[in-house]
Amino acid sequence: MGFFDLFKKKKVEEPKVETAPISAEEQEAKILEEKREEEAKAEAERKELEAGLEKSKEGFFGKLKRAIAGRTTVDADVLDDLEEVLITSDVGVDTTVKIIERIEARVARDKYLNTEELQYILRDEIAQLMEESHRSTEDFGIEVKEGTPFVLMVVGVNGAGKTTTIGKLAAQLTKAGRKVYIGAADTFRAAAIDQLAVWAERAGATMVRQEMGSDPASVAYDTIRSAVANNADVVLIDTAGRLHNKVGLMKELTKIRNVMSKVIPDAPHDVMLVLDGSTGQNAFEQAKQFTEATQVTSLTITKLDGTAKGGVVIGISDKFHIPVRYIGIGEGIDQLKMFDRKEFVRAMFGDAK
Ligand SMILES: Nc1nc2c(ncn2[C@@H]2O[C@H](COP(=O)(O)OP(=O)(O)O)[C@@H](O)[C@H]2O)c(=O)[nH]1
Ligand SMILES: [Mg+2]
Repeated sequence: MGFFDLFKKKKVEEPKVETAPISAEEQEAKILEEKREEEAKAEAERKELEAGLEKSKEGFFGKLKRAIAGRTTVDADVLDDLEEVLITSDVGVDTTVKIIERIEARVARDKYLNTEELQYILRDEIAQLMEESHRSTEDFGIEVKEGTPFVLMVVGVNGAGKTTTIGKLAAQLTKAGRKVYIGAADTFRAAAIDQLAVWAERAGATMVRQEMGSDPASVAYDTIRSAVANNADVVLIDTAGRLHNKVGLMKELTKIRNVMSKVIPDAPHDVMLVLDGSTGQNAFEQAKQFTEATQVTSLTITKLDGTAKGGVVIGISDKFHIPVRYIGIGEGIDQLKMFDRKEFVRAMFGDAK
């Protein structure tokens, strides 16, 4: 069972009831109806994602429009301006350079590219780039053995959105029929533990806690022990972000990892770094620090709803080669979305021509 399978509703044995056979027309009408419902749901999801990314989209296209106003063909000047637009949209320098090089190659092939086409070209190249950056790490295939909980450890600086992300995730998982345990291993502040408790209760998950100031590794250990004893499906471990230096951070995270693997040898199955998307370039810096301090296996980028810096998602997934698993587009429980790069590019840059 892969990680994504966790979200699928558990199969419930349906009681066998003898029903009168339905006609072919009825069958067809039923299938059509189900298809319509599915499409409506997908459309609603798209709208929500678009709304969440609206500021980034407006910021980007506003700049792009101003940059190409009055120009007809994509020439060196237009490319210079485009470069600036991408950099100021928080895509990051390295990724911007890659995108510009790709467009340059296209311009070289097709000399008189229209500026009107620039949007589509850009969309294509970014979609392609994101595809490539994920290819090597596409396989989320963390095998969960039946009877062993999947352990997800969440790291990131203070205020990035770790606790909120855990709360949303717990709610979505319990809704899908999973038994969720949460470990309050951010023991620095009493308020942090209480905040997590509120989320756990709302989600219908079990939280394991100790008092403020206790050893985070010990909380993590207790959580895994109880989760195993109670046949939980998923364990989410919250951690503190307020560590002053990399050595301290590294020691702390290593200690938490080590105690967990005493109970489940291959735990944690995933170490997810949560980054606040609205911090733009700062999020790159945090990704760098954390990937140096511990092995990070997935990313969540939060607060994309309140910012025009959504470009960070493109740059970070290109630069760090770590898959973005979720994005946060609001404070509500349902506003944590599984990241779909195709839908993301579509929501940011519009449909393919
Ligand atoms: N608008 C918005 N706010 C968010 C999102 N994710 C988290 N937040 C807010 O960010 C603040 C810090 O989040 P918290 O989970 O406490 O961060 P932590 O210190 O990393 O645990 C809280 O006020 C959250 O409500 C998001 O996707 N969108
Ligand atoms: Mg927290």
